[in-house]
Amino acid sequence: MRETADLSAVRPYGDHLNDGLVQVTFTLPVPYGLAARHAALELARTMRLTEPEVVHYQRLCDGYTYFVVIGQCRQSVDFATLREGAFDIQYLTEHEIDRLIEEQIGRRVVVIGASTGTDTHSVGIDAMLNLKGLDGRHGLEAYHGFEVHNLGSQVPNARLVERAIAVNADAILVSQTVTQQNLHLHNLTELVEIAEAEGIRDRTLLICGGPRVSHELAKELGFDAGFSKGTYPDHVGTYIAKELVARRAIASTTATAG
Ligand code: B12
Repeated sequence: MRETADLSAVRPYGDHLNDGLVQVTFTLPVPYGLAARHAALELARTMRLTEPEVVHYQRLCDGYTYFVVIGQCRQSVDFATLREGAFDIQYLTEHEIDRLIEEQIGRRVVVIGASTGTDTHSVGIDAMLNLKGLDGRHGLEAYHGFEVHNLGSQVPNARLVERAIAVNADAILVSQTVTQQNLHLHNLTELVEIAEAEGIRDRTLLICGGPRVSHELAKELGFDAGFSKGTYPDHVGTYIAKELVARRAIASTTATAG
């Protein structure tokens, strides 16, 4: 019978439950040789890995060596507590999202997106919105339930908000990739300010994404949600559909009570 994990003290799984086995890869700026191997093991110990082993190392070029090291991590995390109150969504499939929108909202959900400010990276927002999507999973444009407007990259925040008002968007999706000089923080903050000044903040979902965006950062900046690496269109599609349905339920309860 398969052992069950203690969710209050979760450790990495390698060969068996709780063995704590992890693999780390890194490059040291030292010449390939036994001294380099010794340095890698020492470094693994300073990372608090017990019984580290160099399972692979090779010369990259003069003065640089690449390592693959395995070792045991004795630390654990309390998944049971962390899970409470965390941003966790039960993802739906494309078909389920469309059905939820059709049955609970009864019209197409309008989403508008862009990579804003001076940021030219468009691959992330295109992956979410364009028909072809990501890794064989359609972008929201392919869903029956969404009407999608993708403005592309280097779009000024003011223009994005202006277009959002024009198409009566339910959700604004922003992508930020460049984080040098905290450009993303500046851009994202500006977008929230403009949405507030234009009076659409309360009725529009504000969602941001990018490799260095987290849900926690997004909330801090005044967004409703944030998505990072590993996001698929159906993830954000699920969030939008479920959140709009939840807000409609709250609005109708308030109206009935009033
Ligand atoms: C392709 C690329 C470019 C292309 C972009 C082409 C295009 N049309 O997008 C070009 C060549 C134009 C380019 C230019 C530059 N780039 Co560039 N680029 C990259 C590269 C190689 C890949 C980025 C990418 O497409 N990833 C794939 C997508 C799918 O991943 P993603 O964006 O993370 O998106 C996922 C999630 O983050 C999330 N997501 C993203 N957005 C959103 C939005 C929403 C709403 C949601 C829900 C989810 C979501 O979902 C996506 C799918 O899972 C990266 C390095 C790398 N390997 O990552 C550098 C990189 C991003 N670039 C970088 C830089 C510095 C630049 C330049 C400034 C370089 C220069 N000095 O000119 C310029 C940008 C100029 C500008 N004004 O913006 C740096 C950024 C460093 C930083 N943190 O600030 C990187 C990390 C390279 C590096 N290591 O230095 N770049």
